Amino acid sequence: MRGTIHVLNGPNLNLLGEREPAIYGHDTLADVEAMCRAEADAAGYALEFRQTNAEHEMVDWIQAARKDAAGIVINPAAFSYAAYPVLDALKLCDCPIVEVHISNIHRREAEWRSKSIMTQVVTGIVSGLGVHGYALAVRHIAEVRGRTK
Ligand code: CA2
Repeated sequence: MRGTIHVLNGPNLNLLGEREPAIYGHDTLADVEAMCRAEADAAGYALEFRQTNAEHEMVDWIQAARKDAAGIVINPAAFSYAAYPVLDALKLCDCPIVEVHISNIHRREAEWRSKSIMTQVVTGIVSGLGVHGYALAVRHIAEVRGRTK
């Protein structure tokens, strides 16, 4: 194994697949984890996949990931808009960070959804490609860090 890719999910994403399928699709978070794991396995990386509704827990996970992460994929969900402790924790990481949103946050009915404060500290963003965006983000990290398989 070349290292660990951490996939971190923010509030309410535990309900993925249960509500608003026109926006977020029918896949559950377990399906997303399986997709990410397949990408990580194929490239020779371990995967940590987590979801929390608690901001402090997200901060703790980012701080822990900082020590060994090959990269971080994060869907901050509604933490995107006001969670400065999460932003500060991400700023302390040296590894590549990809921010993922399932929906296109720039195309949503509510303008506030387009104003992610995380954007200023992440390496790049994938938004609007559905849950496939997670797999692309994991693959990107494997590509930039080097593949074993
Ligand atoms: O598009 C995304 O991935 C979002 O990060 C999802 C967040 C939302 O606050 C962002 O604006 C965009 C969370 C959406 C609410 O949670 C749901 C979970 C499952 C199904 C429907 C909504």
